[in-house]
Amino acid sequence: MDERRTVKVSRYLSKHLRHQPERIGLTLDPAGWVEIDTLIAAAAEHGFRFTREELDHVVATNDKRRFAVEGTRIRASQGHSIDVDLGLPPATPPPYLYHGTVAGALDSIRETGLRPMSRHAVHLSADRETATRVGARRGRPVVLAVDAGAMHRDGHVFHVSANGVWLTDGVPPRYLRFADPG
Ligand code: HQG
Repeated sequence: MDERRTVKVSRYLSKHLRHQPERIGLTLDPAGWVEIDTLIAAAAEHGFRFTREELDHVVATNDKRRFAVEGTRIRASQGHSIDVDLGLPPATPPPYLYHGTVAGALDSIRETGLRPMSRHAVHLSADRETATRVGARRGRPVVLAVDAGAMHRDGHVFHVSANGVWLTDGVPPRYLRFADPG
């Protein structure tokens, strides 16, 4: 399976497992799972054919391990815009987490903090390198540090997805460090 095909199938899975399952007549369960056979059949019916082997290859080789397979089912590990309850247990974050964004968003972020925008939760990274890559999707990256330790002490709830992305409902401005906390 070549790289272009892998990316194409991966994008297709992201779109329908995170954002628009109804576009191909799929219904995800409340935790975001769907039967793999049902997904493959629905995709084929809507003009996009891929095999179980191709799906397994995408799941196994995906750069961010975006998808989880459990038995006969698959789901996206994070990144949903549709309402799902991933059922992840609350987790204790490390003292600092990081968020990659771009300069154009900073005024608004200073005012309202980090918000989930179109996604289900704010996505935070455990390391600066990952946050830099996330920010770079939109332009020259700016990395903010989040005082996750203080948020946690103050009662904010964190979850960590199966692929290591930290999720929380929102980050109020007082927990954001616009300069390196060291
Ligand atoms: C920004 C990708 C203005 C935020 C990545 C970001 C990640 C605000 C954008 C995952 C704001 C939302 C998530 C505020 C946040 N005012 N802008 N108050 N609060 N923003 O894509 O975190 O490839 O929904 O900084 O690698 O960039 O899809 O979130 O620029 O892990 O698997 O609003 O998506 O993973 O953008 O990325 P996104 P994100 P995948």
